[in-house]
Amino acid sequence: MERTWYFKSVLLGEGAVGKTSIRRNYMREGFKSTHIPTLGVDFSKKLIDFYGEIVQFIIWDLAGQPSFERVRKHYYQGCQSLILVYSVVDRDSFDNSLRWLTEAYKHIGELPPTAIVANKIDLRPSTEPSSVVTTQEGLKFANDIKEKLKFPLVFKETSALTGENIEETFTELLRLMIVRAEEAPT
Ligand code: G3D
Ligand code: MG
Repeated sequence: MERTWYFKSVLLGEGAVGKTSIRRNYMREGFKSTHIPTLGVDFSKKLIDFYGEIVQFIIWDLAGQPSFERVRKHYYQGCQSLILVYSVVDRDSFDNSLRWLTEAYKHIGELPPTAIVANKIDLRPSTEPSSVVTTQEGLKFANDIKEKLKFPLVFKETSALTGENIEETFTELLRLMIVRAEEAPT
């Protein structure tokens, strides 16, 4: 008997780092998008055949950057993973990353599988080197929190513009979610 996994993932991160672009790039054709004005949230839903596992995958995304305070409870509720995005050409977005995880931790408690996504790598070559967030910095950040909080985590550098590493990020995240779900008592 084939089973279906129902997975909800939430996008986190500062404005304009590429959250919506990543969601759209990954979902491509065949996804249904819904906007909930009262929550200021968009979500896309898609049925995915993941190496024979059927996944009903929903990605929640803050529409613009509304007053997060008001929606946070609903936003996090029942999610199986987090996608924390920063831009490698926006140092503030990197510096603020930990605040998003802290916020999530406050609401969820023990963190679910998480992807830390360093986006806009296509812009690195044309950006003043001193303001670029390097791979080493990203990796160190990811390794440090993984060490501290001991939760399943994947770090990827992506471009939502070229599509580089987008598919790989979600493949890894889906894998972590399935592993976690299979461990859970039924
Ligand atoms: P957000 O949802 O995090 O707020 P968006 O971010 O997905 O709306 O992206 C903000 C802007 O960055 C958009 O440009 C988008 O096209 C651009 N962007 C997103 N990801 C990438 C990327 O990987 N590379 C490059 N070069 N640009 C990216 P506009 O001009 O529409 O505001
Ligand atoms: Mg957006």
